[in-house]
Amino acid sequence: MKMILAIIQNADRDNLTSALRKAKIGHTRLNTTGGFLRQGNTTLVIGVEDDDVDKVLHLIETTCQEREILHRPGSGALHADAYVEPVKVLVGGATIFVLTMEQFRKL
Ligand code: 2BA
Repeated sequence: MKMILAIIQNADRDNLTSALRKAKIGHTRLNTTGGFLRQGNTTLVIGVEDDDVDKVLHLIETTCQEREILHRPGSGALHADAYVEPVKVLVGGATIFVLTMEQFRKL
């Protein structure tokens, strides 16, 4: 079995989770925060049989989009007085880790 960790944008969360539900693929949603932008994103924990990995990757690919986000570097209390030009940052579609699971148990 494999564990897929997919970090996606919140805007894509509902489309992806309803596609996973339709495909009867169990998953858990976690509210997470990106380390660079420090904005909310979503991490899905998805446990699947090896044969279903490609199906899940396809669902992610078809529901999660790349987007440009305007980011003001260094924004925060230390820089409150300074105007910093915003920069465009390309985010997503998804950051995906596929891990081999040693065991999968429900007790
Ligand atoms: P964030 O860390 O908030 O990063 C958002 C976007 O900012 C990234 O999009 C990337 O385009 C840019 N970015 C990140 N670090 C950067 C840096 N040091 N310099 C310049 N630009 C930088 P994505 O690559 O699509 O990543 C989306 C989210 O996926 C990330 O949000 C983070 O939550 C997660 N992620 C990305 N790579 C990861 C990794 N190696 N390990 C764990 N999580 C990761």
